[in-house]
Amino acid sequence: MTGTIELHGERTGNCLRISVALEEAGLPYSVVHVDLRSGAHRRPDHLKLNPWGKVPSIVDSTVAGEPFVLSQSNAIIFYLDQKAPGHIFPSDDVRARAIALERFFYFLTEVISTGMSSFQLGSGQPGQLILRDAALSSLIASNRFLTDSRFMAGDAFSAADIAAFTFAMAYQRAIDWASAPELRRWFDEVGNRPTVQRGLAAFDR
Ligand SMILES: N[C@@H](CCC(=O)N[C@@H](CS)C(=O)NCC(=O)O)C(=O)O
Repeated sequence: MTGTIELHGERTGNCLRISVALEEAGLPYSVVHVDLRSGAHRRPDHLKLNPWGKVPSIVDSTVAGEPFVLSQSNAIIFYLDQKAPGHIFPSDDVRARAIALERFFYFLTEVISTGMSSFQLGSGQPGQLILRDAALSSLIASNRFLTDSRFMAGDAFSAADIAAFTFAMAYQRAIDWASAPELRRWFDEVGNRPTVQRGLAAFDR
């Protein structure tokens, strides 16, 4: 394979989901820092990659022809899954894949997007704490996915774990860990996973 996959982004939840997924998939990549504080994501060179003026985006030069540019973190997750099947979602068992998708979308829609809405409202705004509590209680409710399983969708690590972990990491001081012992056990195991550690550090270098 010639060329590389560039990941354009910064150390945010949406970007960390991609760096961890790239590590899990075993796909070589390099990071291009987009300094959100200085507004680099709204400059013309970045808008050519990401018309929404957000991060992450990838530029895949490992493909034939022109480099392939893709934005929207969840579209990127599915693209990486197709490039390296079986690491991000199960590939050979229809039911296992469906369950991993079920859990992945649970974390995206009930936890991450609710938490993001709370964050965007800003502290002290009406509804902000209600949304934050809803996101946290949905995360706590995922304890039940873990009572008979090592990971969020069974015994294989998947994108559901990546989505849950990046959120749990950001909110770890607000989580009532005593009420979710399996979640605590899972959080420690995922946090110690070498691919996750490398993915989390991707924007620090
Ligand atoms: N739906 C987009 C959301 C991307 C997004 O909101 N990115 C944030 C960082 S996590 C961002 O670029 N924020 C900068 C801004 O909105 O000005 C995705 O999943 O990629």
